Amino acid sequence: AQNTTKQLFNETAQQKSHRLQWWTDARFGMFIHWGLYSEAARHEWVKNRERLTTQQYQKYFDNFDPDHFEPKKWAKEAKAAGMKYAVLTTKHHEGFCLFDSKYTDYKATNTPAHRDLVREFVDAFRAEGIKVGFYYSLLDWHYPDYTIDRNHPQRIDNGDSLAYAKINQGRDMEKYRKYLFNQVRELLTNYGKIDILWLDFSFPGKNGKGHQDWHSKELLKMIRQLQPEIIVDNRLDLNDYSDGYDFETPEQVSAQTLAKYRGKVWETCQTFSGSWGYYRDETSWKTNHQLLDLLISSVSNGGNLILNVGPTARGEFDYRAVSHLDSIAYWMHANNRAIYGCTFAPDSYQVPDGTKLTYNPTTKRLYICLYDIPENGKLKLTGYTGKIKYAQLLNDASELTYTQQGQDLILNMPKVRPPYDIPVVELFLQ
Ligand code: H79
Repeated sequence: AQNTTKQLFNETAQQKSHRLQWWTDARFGMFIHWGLYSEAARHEWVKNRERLTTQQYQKYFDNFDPDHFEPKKWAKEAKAAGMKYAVLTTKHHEGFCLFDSKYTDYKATNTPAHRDLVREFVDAFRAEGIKVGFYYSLLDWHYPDYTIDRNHPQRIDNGDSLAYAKINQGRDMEKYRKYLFNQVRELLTNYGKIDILWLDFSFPGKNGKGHQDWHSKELLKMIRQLQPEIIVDNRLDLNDYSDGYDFETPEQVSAQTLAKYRGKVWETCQTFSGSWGYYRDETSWKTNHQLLDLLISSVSNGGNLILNVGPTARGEFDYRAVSHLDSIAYWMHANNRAIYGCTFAPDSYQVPDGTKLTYNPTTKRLYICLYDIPENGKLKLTGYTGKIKYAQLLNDASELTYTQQGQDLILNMPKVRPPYDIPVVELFLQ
């Protein structure tokens, strides 16, 4: 047993990148935020934002009845969009469990849903060949022993520590920790192989909680013992990769800022409209172009994108989400070779104006994502002479002819614009 432990925690960099390879190749996943807040339909932090008491929140528990929940449909939509993994909120900050935990009554089986929704999610996504991940909130606004801080519904905004001491009298984080460990053990024991664990979040200091509160090292050790292959995010407040987490998690950052993560292992998590939970009246939806740009920008900087859907309380994807997923599916069908297995291009390839590059090191193909097609129909590739064997449009494998002009190659663009928001050129490198 000692040997196994040693092997698990002294993984070489090579062993680690091998363990992560399916995930770094996949590049694109689906996040699913679903819980009681889906009924409020005004942000998953509604209990905190509106300082709702557990009693005021109870109506969402009593009325949770997802009569249209058919995770097979979700899985098919994720698959069609080209997503290779999916991560579901088994418990968000509100503390409600979508799974049948034996450590709480605050769970889906005790609502009108009467089912273990996590089990059905796992089965349905596995059946579609999609890898399965669990989001689990470290915060818990329901568990009575979880101590209150500024991230809690009953927060005290001036940070008055005496007031916190008073409100936290009788609360015992040691008991919460037991609960946390027990539930993570349940999730990683009762549902077969789990590919990803997405723990959320630490905010060390007096306004929040960090590794001492979660006993992060011990927790991670248990996780790796239960699921040696699992891929774990970086939100346990541990120092760096040597502490054992697997990837960085830039949340809702802009496409332009992704360049600074080059060389790390990372996944940016993004929403369609700002909120993670279903938000009926939100109007700040991104465009298809913005979503595609987030995907391409992630890959062209060597990272993953996990795009979130917030299903309704009836258990369906919102019509706007479906429409966006359909558009992504249309693009991915024709262009996913520029995504899977790709990363940033070697520095020696100049980036033409109006384009972003991705590169597949295994097939040695370079992808030029055409945000703009030059008006004169000629794409100038500076310094590419002698570097390419063949060029084609990716969506239909139609040859793109080129001529040499000194050190430059001039690639002849199609006269009729391909029917994709961002068409892609595929270059076979020498
Ligand atoms: O699950 C989704 C979000 O609900 C959750 N992570 C994604 C995946 C999340 N939301 N916010 N955060 C994580 C970060 C929290 C930021 C904070 Fe604050 C800023 C905590 C303290 C300062 C704003 C002010 C929110 C609470 C107080």
